[in-house]
Amino acid sequence: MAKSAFVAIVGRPSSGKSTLVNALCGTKVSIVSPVPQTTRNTVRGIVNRPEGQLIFLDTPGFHISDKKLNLRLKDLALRALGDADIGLYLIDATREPGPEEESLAAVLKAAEIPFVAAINKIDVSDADPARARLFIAQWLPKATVLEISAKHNIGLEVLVGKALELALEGPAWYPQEYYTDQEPKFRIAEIIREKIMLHTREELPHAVFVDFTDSRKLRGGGLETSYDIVVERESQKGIVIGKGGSMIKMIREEAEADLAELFEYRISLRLQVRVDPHWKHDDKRLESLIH
Ligand SMILES: Nc1nc2c(ncn2[C@@H]2O[C@H](COP(=O)(O)OP(=O)(O)OP(=O)(O)O)[C@@H](O)[C@H]2O)c(=O)[nH]1
Ligand SMILES: [Mg+2]
Repeated sequence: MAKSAFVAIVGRPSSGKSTLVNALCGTKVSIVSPVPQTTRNTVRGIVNRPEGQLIFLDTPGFHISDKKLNLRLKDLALRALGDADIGLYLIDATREPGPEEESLAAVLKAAEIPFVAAINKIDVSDADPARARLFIAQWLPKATVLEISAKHNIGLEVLVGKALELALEGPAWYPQEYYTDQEPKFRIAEIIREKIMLHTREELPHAVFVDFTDSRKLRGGGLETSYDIVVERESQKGIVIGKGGSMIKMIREEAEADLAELFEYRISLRLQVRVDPHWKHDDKRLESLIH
């Protein structure tokens, strides 16, 4: 009988969790940017092998903070770990382990599931995998340790093999052709948000959410769909729009180019910017955004 397992990927913000899921699935499942706390939801990436099916759960970066949004993000990572059969702890070889790594290690130790520790970004010249190994030996002495580069596809088949080894016999939860279970509406909003995160700096990425408003099928196939880019302040609205609308145009064009790769039908976007100073304090809103 074949195997199956849910594998929760946890790690500090920017350790490369989403890059890893995309590399494992061979396509963009989860958005990636250099800005910490890019991922705000548990995103599933599905990998099929002759031995069985692995469902990777990409989670928000584990960040210690008392802010409402951060607490929700952290809770999501913990819940994914609670729902998973296997934990995959991703540790960034280019950064010194700090208090966040220590509290993550404690969480993993307490979770009653097998886990693997993967040291990522070994392709970077100043990466220090030995430092990461030392940390793991001290905090999680029983962990299996692997060295990988999610970005350059190094060590990923060994990682998949190890996860399949730990997986138990079980049914495939998704058809073979699935690589994610996300709704198109959510994926489109995420891709728009990725472009905003890539092109705007400072506090802006964390002030933004992308809200679906409308869509209609076009004659001759294709979809026209509208989203609001919601920011917290009027000044941020100006940044997103850019000089003469240049920024929002770039965001739209780059998002449409990605969508053309991911969807079989043409998607054209209509983007508007809206100001809502309170969205991060609105429990209902956060509930619908972060799940
Ligand atoms: N050089 C190198 N860069 C990597 C690697 N993996 C990820 N990155 C980069 O690290 C940054 C963060 O990657 P993400 O995949 O968004 O990290 P994440 O852990 O999902 O981050 P959050 O969603 O914020 O928690 C991006 O700029 C990636 O290109 C790697 O193996 N090597
Ligand atoms: Mg991510």
